[in-house]
Amino acid sequence: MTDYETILIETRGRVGWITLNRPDALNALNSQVMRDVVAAAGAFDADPAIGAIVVTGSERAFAAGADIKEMEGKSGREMLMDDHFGAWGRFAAVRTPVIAAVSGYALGGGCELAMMCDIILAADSARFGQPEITLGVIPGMGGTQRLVRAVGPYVAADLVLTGRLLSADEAARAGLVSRVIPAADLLAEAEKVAEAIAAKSLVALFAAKAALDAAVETTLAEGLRFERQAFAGLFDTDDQKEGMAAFREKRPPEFTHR
Ligand code: CO8
Repeated sequence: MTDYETILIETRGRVGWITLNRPDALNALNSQVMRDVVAAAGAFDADPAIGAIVVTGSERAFAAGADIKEMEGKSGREMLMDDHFGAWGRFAAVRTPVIAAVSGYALGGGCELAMMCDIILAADSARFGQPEITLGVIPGMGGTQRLVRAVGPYVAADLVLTGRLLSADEAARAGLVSRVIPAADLLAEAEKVAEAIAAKSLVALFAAKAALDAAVETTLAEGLRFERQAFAGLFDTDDQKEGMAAFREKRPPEFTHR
């Protein structure tokens, strides 16, 4: 298995785990973290034995943002040429469902990384925010776009323009987080959710994720067309036959992910 410098990876059953591991910098996302996360997520995504991915950090921080010390001296031309944005786009394009299990700070790029995931589970200690404005910049890894789609334009503007942080409960009320969990139980709950997803048909999961993505990326008419095509396409899979036969025979399905 590949060694990574800034993350730990583990496979448990059909779930791939990526744990950000720069404790001295509160998991700040430097370019090595980006390369490691993109490579690890890509490897899990290419492996049909993996049906869900969990991305997590430490108790104190999911990630406190892009690495300010790495960025500070750069010019605008360097920021463009470094292709930070393109590489994170490859993480967002992973087909396998990804769960962010967030404890402590998810700020700036950390909040943006969580928003590239499909489901955000938060420990009650979690704090979310886009504080870039206090550094004289703005979110640069999708924050202004994904936050508006996640919580609506007014809550997004409150965060992006003031830099204030949301508690886990506020984030749940705003729709950013789907479940708030006592901090000590976060990873066990993330494992349960990931296992429940990974037990489903991987072909159906890919289709479901692509259709959910279409809902935020296209018009309603295009999204509905995409959904109808994807729904019909699944009737040519073994897993659809197995899932419906299992229902009729009152037994759990045994998906082969074909
Ligand atoms: N970058 C680099 N180092 C960091 C970062 C960061 N984002 N956050 C924390 N650290 C480091 C600190 O410098 C400190 O290191 P050292 O001990 O060597 O001084 C260590 O982590 C511990 O941090 P603190 O001592 O500050 O811990 P506190 O508990 O006092 O405070 C906070 C925790 C509130 C999270 C505080 O660290 C903080 O405000 N961090 C910065 C948060 C922030 O502004 N994030 C946004 C960054 S900008 C961004 O994400 C833009 C995204 C777009 C990028 C586009 C591609 C490049």
